[in-house]
Amino acid sequence: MQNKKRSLVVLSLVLLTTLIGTGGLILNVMSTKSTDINADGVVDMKDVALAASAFGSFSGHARWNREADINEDGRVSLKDICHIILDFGLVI
Ligand SMILES: [Ca+2]
Ligand SMILES: [Ca+2]
Repeated sequence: MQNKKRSLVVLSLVLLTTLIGTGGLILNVMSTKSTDINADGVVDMKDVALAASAFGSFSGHARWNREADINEDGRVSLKDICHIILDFGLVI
């Protein structure tokens, strides 16, 4: 239940920043890492959910998911989720 709440909060923040146009501004470093976290060939809500469940984690943390660290800065943050949102719907 707590993960569901966290996912909703993170998703709301991402949608808000994307809608007001700041999503691109906080992505000061472009990433070449795939935003298709679960490697199923499409960037969708499953990938957002995976990143949301790892949100705030870092290497060694219980919820750490290295694949969700899109910008490879050692943390899963809003920047990583914004990368996924910007690629949302992309078929890889
Ligand atoms: Ca995917
Ligand atoms: Ca990161």
